[in-house]
Amino acid sequence: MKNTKLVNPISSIEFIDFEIPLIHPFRTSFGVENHKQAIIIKITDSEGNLGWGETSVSTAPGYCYETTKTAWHIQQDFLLDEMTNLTAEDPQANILDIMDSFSKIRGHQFAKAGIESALWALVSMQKNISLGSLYGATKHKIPTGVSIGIQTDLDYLIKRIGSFLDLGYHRIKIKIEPGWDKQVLSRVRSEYGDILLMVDANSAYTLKESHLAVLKSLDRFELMMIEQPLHHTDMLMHKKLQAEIETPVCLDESIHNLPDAQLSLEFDCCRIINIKPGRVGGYYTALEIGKMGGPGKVWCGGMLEIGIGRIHNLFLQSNDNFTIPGDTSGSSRYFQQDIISPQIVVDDKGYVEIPTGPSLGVDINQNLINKFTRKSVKTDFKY
Ligand code: OSB
Ligand code: MG
Repeated sequence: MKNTKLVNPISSIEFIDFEIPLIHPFRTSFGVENHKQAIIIKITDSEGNLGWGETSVSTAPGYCYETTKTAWHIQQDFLLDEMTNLTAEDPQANILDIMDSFSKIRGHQFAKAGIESALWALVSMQKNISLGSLYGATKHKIPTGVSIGIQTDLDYLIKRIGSFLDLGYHRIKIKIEPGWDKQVLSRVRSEYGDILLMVDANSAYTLKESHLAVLKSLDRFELMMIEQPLHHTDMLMHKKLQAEIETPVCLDESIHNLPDAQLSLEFDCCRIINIKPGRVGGYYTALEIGKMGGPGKVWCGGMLEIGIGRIHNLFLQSNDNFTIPGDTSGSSRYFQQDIISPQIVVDDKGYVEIPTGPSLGVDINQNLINKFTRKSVKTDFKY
């Protein structure tokens, strides 16, 4: 990665606690989300350049231990000090050194990644280049997919899948849990034939006999992959499962960094990795995991991001190592109105265009941000 050093000193950083309603509640095996919370991070430099980032974690610790509140605490009480100390010494600090200074704080990958994303956006604005060129973009548009939550009614799920297929989406991911699996897939296959289809269990299964029998029976649906079937710490159990089924296992919740990714692929605990930049501590590591896995082994997941994180994720997928359609759906799948302009739109062939302008390449709708802001804190940097 080139262009990793700040050009002008940072003058301030603002953290915005943000909550916007979702059009549809999103239900997984671990809970329901009716709103999307995010911490928007806005960094300003001495020349007035802005860098926008997003910490995109869930409200409750069901997907991982981090929540919006823990991320706020870690950012305000620890990461901010690391940043101000380092930039006081070197106002043109290398962003990778700032990230290195964060490694004193264990875990809390989403909290770190949000700040990192704003720093990449800032440096690309300072250099007047697209974030894509920083992340090694080769593509101008990417094919995308959609992740559909657990529904109470199978007919409704079938209808929703149909409407996403009509919109051009390339790949359908459905959330499953015990009791909402085989019969659902059998119906989906009979309605829609050989569409690109996968499932995500968010750790809802174990290797007990009745669950293993179900997981084995899913092979006949020729899924692209089964995402995170077992508990997030059960690497060995995922390896045992992969040895028993044809369907590639994909890990999401279990992977927090490059060594986790290396271990899980090398020991065949999984064959594919869902990379969420937040979960692995940022875009630099996301790109490193992409390089290690290579095309066909990795793809970019999502956390129902608002426009800022969603655009960052698009740029990640403009890198050649990301070939499998991911979870970066159009803005209208989540929100009445996204906070960026133009909104992210999926064309009728299921592609999303990658912006070309400097930094994020889109405008940020500050009025809409203000409308959904719960609180914000701004810190000035002193030199
Ligand atoms: O497991 O991939 C997941 C959303 C929130 C938390 C966890 C997950 C998801 C998704 C949705 O599947 C992906 C998206 O549309 O952003
Ligand atoms: Mg998942």
